[in-house]
Amino acid sequence: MTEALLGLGGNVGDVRTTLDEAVALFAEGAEVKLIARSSDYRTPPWGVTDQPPFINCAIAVETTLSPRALLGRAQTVERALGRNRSNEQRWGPRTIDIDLLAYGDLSLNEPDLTLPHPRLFVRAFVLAPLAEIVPDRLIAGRRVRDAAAQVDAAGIEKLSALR
Ligand code: A4P
Ligand code: MG
Repeated sequence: MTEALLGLGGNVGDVRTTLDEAVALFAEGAEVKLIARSSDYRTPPWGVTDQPPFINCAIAVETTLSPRALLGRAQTVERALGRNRSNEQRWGPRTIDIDLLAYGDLSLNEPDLTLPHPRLFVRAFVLAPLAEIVPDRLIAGRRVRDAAAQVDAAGIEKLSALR
């Protein structure tokens, strides 16, 4: 079993419900076991700023799947929840986006899969939820809690549980 970390987010539709569905679908079956799920966070749009705020969360799982199979599962869940990449703008609005942030301590640099996620350390919308569930985890030699403290988290709001 390998521990993997994922970041989820979206800003179209009923995102908190979509996130719950995404986590449930992603962790379905024996190959992916959910270890932790962060709170949901309302986050200012990053990259393309002229769009509605996002809701983001992070999960930790244990898995027997390869990194590529895990990415494939993430994309299957995105499609099942209505994401259609063909009519999207880079960093633009979307119902659901699932990024593989880290897979054990694996470092991988391929066109369709880079690990750890290349933009992880510049994104407060990833680091804030991640620091809630794995503050002491080292990624590329950096402690998640320290990385989270070093990005600008202005406007990020932790949301209380839905029920
Ligand atoms: N890919 C390579 N490595 C990875 C990895 N570690 N995890 C490839 C996931 N995918 C990886 O993905 C494009 C390709 O990246 C995939 O086909 C995969 O093979 P994508 O999700 O369609 O790309 P993107 O969305 O255009 O770009 P990127 O950089 O992944 O950005 P995001 O995070 O997906 O951007 N602001 C806030 N506040 N919260 C957000 O969640 N999200 C975005 C979307 C922009 N602004 C945001 C948020
Ligand atoms: Mg993405």
